[in-house]
Amino acid sequence: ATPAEWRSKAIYQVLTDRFARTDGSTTATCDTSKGMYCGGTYQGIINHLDYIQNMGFSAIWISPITYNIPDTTKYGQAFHGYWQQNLYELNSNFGSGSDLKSLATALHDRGMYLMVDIVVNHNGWKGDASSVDYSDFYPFNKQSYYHSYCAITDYNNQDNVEDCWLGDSNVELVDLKTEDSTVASMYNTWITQLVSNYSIDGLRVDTAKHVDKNFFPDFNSAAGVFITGEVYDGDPSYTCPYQNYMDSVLNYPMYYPLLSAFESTSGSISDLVNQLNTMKSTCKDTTLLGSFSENHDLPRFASYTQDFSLAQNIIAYTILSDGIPIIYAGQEQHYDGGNDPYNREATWLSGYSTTSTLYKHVAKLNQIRNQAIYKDSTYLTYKNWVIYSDTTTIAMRKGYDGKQIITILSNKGADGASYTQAIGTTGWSAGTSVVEVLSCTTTSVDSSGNLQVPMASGLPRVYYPSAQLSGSGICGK
Ligand code: ABC
Ligand code: CA
Repeated sequence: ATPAEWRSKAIYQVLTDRFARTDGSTTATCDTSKGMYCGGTYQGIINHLDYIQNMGFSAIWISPITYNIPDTTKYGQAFHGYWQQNLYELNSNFGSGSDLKSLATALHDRGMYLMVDIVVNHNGWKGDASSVDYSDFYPFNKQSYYHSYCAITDYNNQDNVEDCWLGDSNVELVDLKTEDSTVASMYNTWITQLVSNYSIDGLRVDTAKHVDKNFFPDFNSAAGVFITGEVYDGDPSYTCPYQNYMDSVLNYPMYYPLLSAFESTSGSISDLVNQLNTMKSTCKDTTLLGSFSENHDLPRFASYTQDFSLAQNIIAYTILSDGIPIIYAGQEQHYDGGNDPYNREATWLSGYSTTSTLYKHVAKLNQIRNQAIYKDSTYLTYKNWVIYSDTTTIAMRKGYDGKQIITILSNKGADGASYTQAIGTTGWSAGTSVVEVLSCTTTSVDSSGNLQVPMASGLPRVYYPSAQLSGSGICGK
């Protein structure tokens, strides 16, 4: 699928090993601290697609699918899939090739997309650099395909970041010479086949900042589908330029001020506003970036604060700002694991509750976004902008006249007092009937053209015109 097709999607990120087991167990133990395989499979995902689709998602992102280090290391097993060794063989812990094809088919039957995580920067090796047996890898089975050993020591030196190795002497991430034309063309051949064999709709490229930028344009063409790169860096001037070499990157620059704004009741809303504006002026197209507030490398939001109102605000921003929203499995169940490996809890242990506060919240937000897209697909390319902000509140508009969503967020938290916030620049004229879709309250823009927003308990508010809701099922319309 193309970038334009992906723009309208909402992605649910699963670690394949941790989402669902073939046996459907909701009690099988999974001790995150051990870093071992817990038994999640492609068939397990297939069996729980209703859970994902009923939350409003239209795509899933799964772990890397290729053959990994088979042994147990100091950091446990390769349950996450990032320690690839053979690009032409699958990781059988997740199921067979036919299971993976069945997953693609099951998704496509529902109009959903499959995004697969891939690794091009390195192969995984258990042991130190001097112990690597290159003939164990495939197809990159000779030392000449790789950079000679040096550890990454200086993130301010891009040559060091690209040419030296991630990992350590327990598990080395043996670094490929992606700038070498033979290596690059072997990768291009591989990705063309992989995408076609498994009917893949899009790719998330791991460790993109560790690969030379010039590798990507041809690779993106060879893939023939949308690519979003993991450029793990909070600086827009570092991260945005990658979008000139591949379709999209994950929005790490927005993540940090977003977390800071909502992780406590004293976070900075103005830093959030500033970064939103900086991203629009620095990145080629913010509407294609992957928008997230959790992932498998970061401490869960609830590890910073247990406040449900703050959690609802950060999710509302993630889904209703520019870009392709990504929710990491478990965020909807308010999981609170800290750093890797504790943030990789098994989703099945939640019992896949569809009545939990955040499950219903995510469902509602995806539903209103999907409705806005359905009513006017240019909603997606309209750039979200800040129409009001103060030290604890931010209001944003996305969408053209008559079909805009107005989102009001606050970091006052669940103990926050009630107050009425007047918002004047909604684009709606006096008397327009609008619905606050999270509480299903209908109201009219007042005679001076202000939207009077009743804030309470630090909850987010999301408004959409009543006239655009009929037939949607949203709030009984
Ligand atoms: C294992 C153990 C860990 C142990 C570690 C040494 O080894 O599990 O307990 O601590 C996979 C596995 C991991 C595993 C690693 C290494 O492999 O999932 O469990 O850790 O064996 C991607 C994936 C990630 C994956 C890999 C490797 C890469 O999403 O899951 O890990 O294939 C760097 C990379 C990034 C990578 C990330 C984990 O590490 O660039 O691609 N993610 C700075 C750097 C970043 C760096 C980040 C974290 O630190 O700039 O490049 O990411 O180390 C902001 C700045 C940022 C800064 C942050 C911290 O602060 O703007 O630049 O990021 O303000
Ligand atoms: Ca590299």
